[in-house]
Amino acid sequence: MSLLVIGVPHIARQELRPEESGQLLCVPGGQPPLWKLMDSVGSAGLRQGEEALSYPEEGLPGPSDSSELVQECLQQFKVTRAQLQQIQASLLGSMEQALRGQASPAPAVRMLPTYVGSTPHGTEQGDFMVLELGATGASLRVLWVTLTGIEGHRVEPRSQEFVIPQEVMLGAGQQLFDFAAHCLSEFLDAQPVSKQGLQLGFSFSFPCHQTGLDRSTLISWTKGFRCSGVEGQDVVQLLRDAIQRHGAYNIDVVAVVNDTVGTMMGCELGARPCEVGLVVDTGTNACYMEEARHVAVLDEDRGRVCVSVEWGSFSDVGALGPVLTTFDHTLDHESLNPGAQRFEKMIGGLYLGELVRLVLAHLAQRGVLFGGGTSPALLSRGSILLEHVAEMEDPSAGAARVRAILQDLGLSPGALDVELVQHVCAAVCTRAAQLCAAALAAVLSHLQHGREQQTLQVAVATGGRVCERHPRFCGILQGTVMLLAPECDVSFIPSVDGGGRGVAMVTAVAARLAAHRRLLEETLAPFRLNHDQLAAVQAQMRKAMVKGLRGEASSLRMLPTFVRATPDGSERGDFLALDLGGTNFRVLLVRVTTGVQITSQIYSIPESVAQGSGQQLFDHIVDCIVDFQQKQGLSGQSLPLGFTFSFPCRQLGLDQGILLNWTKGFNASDCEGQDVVNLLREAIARRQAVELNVVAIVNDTVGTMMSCGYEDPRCEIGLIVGTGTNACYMEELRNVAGVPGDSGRMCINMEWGAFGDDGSLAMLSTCFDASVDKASINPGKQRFEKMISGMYLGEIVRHILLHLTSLGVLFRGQQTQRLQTRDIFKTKFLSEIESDSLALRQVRAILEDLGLPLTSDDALIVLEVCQAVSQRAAQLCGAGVAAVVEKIRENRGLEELAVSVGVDGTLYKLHPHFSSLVAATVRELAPHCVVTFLQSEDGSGKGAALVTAVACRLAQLTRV
Ligand code: 0WK
Ligand code: BGC
Ligand code: BGC
Repeated sequence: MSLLVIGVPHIARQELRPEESGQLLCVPGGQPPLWKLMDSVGSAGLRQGEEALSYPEEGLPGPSDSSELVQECLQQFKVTRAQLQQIQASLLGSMEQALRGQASPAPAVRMLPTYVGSTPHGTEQGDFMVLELGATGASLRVLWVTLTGIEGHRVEPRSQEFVIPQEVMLGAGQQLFDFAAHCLSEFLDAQPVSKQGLQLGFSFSFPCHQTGLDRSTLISWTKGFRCSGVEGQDVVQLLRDAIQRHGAYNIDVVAVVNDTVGTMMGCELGARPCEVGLVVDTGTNACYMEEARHVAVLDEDRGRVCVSVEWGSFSDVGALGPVLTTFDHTLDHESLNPGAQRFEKMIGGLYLGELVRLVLAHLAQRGVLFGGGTSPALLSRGSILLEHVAEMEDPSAGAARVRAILQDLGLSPGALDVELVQHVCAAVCTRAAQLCAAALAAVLSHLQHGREQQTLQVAVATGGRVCERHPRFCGILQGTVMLLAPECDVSFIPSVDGGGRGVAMVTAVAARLAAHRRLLEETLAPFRLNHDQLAAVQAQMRKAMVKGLRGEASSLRMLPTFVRATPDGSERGDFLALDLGGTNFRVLLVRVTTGVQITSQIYSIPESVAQGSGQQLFDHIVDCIVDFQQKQGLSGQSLPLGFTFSFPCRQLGLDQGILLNWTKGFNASDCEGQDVVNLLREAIARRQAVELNVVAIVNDTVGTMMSCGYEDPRCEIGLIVGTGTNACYMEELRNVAGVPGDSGRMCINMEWGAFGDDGSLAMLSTCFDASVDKASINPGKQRFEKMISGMYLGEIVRHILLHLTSLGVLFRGQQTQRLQTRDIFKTKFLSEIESDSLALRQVRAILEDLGLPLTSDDALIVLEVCQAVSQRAAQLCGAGVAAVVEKIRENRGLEELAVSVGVDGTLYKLHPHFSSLVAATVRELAPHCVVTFLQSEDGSGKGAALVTAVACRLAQLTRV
């Protein structure tokens, strides 16, 4: 039976849409008393088959002007199912837009990630303080929460509420936080609790950009707050500063959470944790556990993260426009933040009373209510509170309370007035509950779609005084959600203590993570070298260089290489070159004309050969040469050969090099102390029918310098950062003891890998370096190399990861067999893991391939460990280069030096940040030198061939 339509030409807010004309609903006459009806109908405001969502109009004035006026007023608060569905759909659209990080058009809701990545494990335990600010309007609450970590064993929190003076809520931010700090200490003064190691969780119920569990920047105030100097600030820091200023107690603020998160985390539902937190108190908002991969701002593809929807700011005109009433516009216009939080202002407890007041004042001023009488209280903003509305709607005491409350407002209500006032309250609150339901339904539909579930089973934790105290709010909310999200099986769990426990849970997790962070910082601190430490290394190296050049005891051998000049471009001919000592052994044919053509082949040196007998090693080398000659059709040709031999050799001439000691995993017997050119020649001799003319032996640093010097004559330094590390440079002959002559220059092979073998680097060496050195085949040797080069960085990282696992910081403290395995963590992993283009998920993939059971926090920690180790390596390398360029500058008495460095080595070339960190350190430590780093394209084999070419040219000259 469709009800009568009362002539409604002047219905204020909206033109009646065709489908609605004549369908406005009223409940047929002869029904039970008002509040009875309210419950059965109000709860969902709907009866089967009826479209408009409304509530009964019994007790409304008969068909007269006044009743039309009342109709018109209350009509405005009626929301149709279609309108709710449109709000649901529009909010859902805004949510997905914001999750995708789409900035324009600006999404109507913010969808703020909260750094809470899991619902409580229940294992959290300890005593925690909680400070709640903003959830309940003009009051803050301090709680002392004890988490037992035992399922179902609850200790009742102790709490105290403090009223915040209006001038504090609208004053300077510092005043507000000082007030909070004062309340904290007043609370603690009264509590018989130990005051040591106090850890606090800060429940801050305003929209914030969180950048960590304890870092959160206020976007904008809402509700009754508008303190200056806080928006855009980190509210945790403001609280810490205030606690410090107050100075009474040392309280560590370890986490900040939104009240919806506290509500969700605090709910206990046994088997299935709540995954949605809903708060309707002075304001309204919800949070839920979102799939991390759906949150664009987080480069995370696994696990879930709690997102605060901040639906209070939902303001899609298309969806909200039709349900906004003139009273809403008035309320917004007179609010502290006009135009903002429009959705919240239709639902939040701070506004419900005001909406009722505006309607009552409107009806009174039109003579429909209180006989047209008003009162100063009725006309003053904020005189009707949420509590009033909830009481006036209370089915049991409603009417009596209405009378009492209206009398307190200086009004004298008639019987009809009382009923009409209850109608107004019901209209306002029913709409609030329905709108809140539409928003919640949007969240639930999104969850259901996101989890591709036919039916979503989910528990929603509810909190806030509107939910707790309003007699019908939750009933209507639940009924409407069932209507709008029928495919969701929702259980509503009232929060037991307003989320205090939930905040303590998050605080417990944050405290654990903070403790882990401290342990991580302590572990990595020795790897974070400051300017003075690097300058000390530079100075140490400079001193060792001078001593080494003088032939005095020094960890730097400063070996003369008999290379006196870099190529001048007149070199010509075909040359064979060998390149031994790096990752690969290469045999090269180098044709030098106006340019250089290179044909090369990589051969492997099995560990058994590298650590076998010297004869076996050099026979293997000759086998490779013969194989190369055959393949290149060079068999039987005796081309001049340059031998890049990347190990410390004392050279007695260009073609004489006594191996001082093996490095980098080589350990062939009967070689140390031998002239390796001889060893090669003997191997050639052992191999019948092979003729090779070994002209020069060069270190890979020299080969690299020469190779780059061919393109850039200013290249007077060679640097290798690969399996091993080392450098050479052009030194003034006058400074080189043991080599006759004072004029001109000679290239010096520094063998800086051994720097610090005399203990001069002990102040920088860590226990992890000691473990790597101890496990190496040359303990005590090559200490500088073992802090820098590719053969060792992976092992340093592995030892640190083992240490952090033993502290419980990583992998939940579970040591894995794989991580105990030597060399399992390759140095190339550092380059991959630190690559900017690699998202955290790829970092996790690398580590999972290693069989490491990790969480996303673990992946972040491993990334930080890699960064610390590679950064130290690059800085130490930079300090070494700074020592060399400063030496050259002073050698030449120059104010400014411009010099180039030829560089090679897998670590330097492949690591995403190594080269730039080296360059930055050199700029910092050698500001008077302009240093250009040239990455060698053809390796040092070309350099060896050029050295050979120069030697042949010089030999030619002496022969003519
Ligand atoms: C390529 C050079 C070679 C040098 C190597 C060092 O041609 O002489 O030994 O770089 O880098 P690694 O291969 O050890 O990473
Ligand atoms: C705030 C939210 C908060 C909600 C409930 C809103 O005004 O923006 O952050 O969760 O009120 O307290
Ligand atoms: C060797 C050097 C070599 C460096 C780079 C070190 O282990 O001692 O001679 O230059 O590695 O390959």
